[in-house]
Amino acid sequence: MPEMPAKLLIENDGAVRTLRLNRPESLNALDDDLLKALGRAVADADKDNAVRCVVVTGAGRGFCSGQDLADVAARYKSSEPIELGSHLRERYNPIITRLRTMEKPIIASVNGVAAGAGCSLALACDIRIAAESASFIEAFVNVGLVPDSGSTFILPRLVGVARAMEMAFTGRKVTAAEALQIGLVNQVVPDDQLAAATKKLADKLAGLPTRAIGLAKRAINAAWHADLETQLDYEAMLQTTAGQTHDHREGVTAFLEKRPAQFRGD
Ligand code: LHQ
Repeated sequence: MPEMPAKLLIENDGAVRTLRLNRPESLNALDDDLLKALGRAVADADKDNAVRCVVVTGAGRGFCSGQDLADVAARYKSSEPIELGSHLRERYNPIITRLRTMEKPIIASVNGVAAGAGCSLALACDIRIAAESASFIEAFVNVGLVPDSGSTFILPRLVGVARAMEMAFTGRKVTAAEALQIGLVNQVVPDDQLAAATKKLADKLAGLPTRAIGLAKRAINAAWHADLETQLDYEAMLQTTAGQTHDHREGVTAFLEKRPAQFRGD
């Protein structure tokens, strides 16, 4: 029997780790194997200090089409039907939480359609670069479901409540151009330049002070539910930590010596 290709490809390039969803025949629908592999890979990338930037992308013409619906249909017919809330708590929520709290930069390199939980996956990353042919669909309503995997939390914060409601209610396709216009993505590039543009940004981020970036991510996340006074105090606390890093000292020294800084990530 020929060996089955891995459903998640894990690639290392210097300090950049790329997690490539690899079920192109279903536009990288998330079945249980892929979800388990993604959960493990995200946790590993978080724990590995040699990894200073993570890229999430898809193989083939899709980024991720969300939950594998064939898998759901099969499990509804089985003797132990799937219960969606438990499935989310067990498989999806730990991935989303880890992406949001991992103290290193995460780029979604959106190579094609991002639908349903696939859209949520892209939203959970810190920065989104999209190919011109990419699109975003809050597809949940099309199958009678509620946006999940963080979409109701992150989407309105990115694009505003009215646009988030409209996307969630209609399940319509938002093109890459519109996504850029409404602040859903950071950058749109021609399809054949996506890999190069992603590498350029990932390499840059991986060479920056990773601790400071991680703490900035923590601060921005905390600000989503804080008042100004609390946030000012939190910034001061995090700055105490950042002020004790090698990279802070190196940054100041390099500036005064008029040379490029050599950041180590600690
Ligand atoms: C797929 C899928 C797919 C299986 C394309 N599954 N095969 C739900 C439940 C539980 C807990 C967690 O949370 C969730 C959240 C969700 O994610 S619910 C939303 C699930 N996703 C969707 O509803 C999207 C379904 N897919 C589509 O609407 C279309 O495929 C899109 C708009 C993504 C792409 O359209 P096209 O470019 O026209 O491609 P296609 O429809 O022809 O798809 C290509 C193949 O991929 C096709 O297979 P085939 O054998 O006919 O070539 C599709 O059946 C398969 N595929 N999405 N989610």
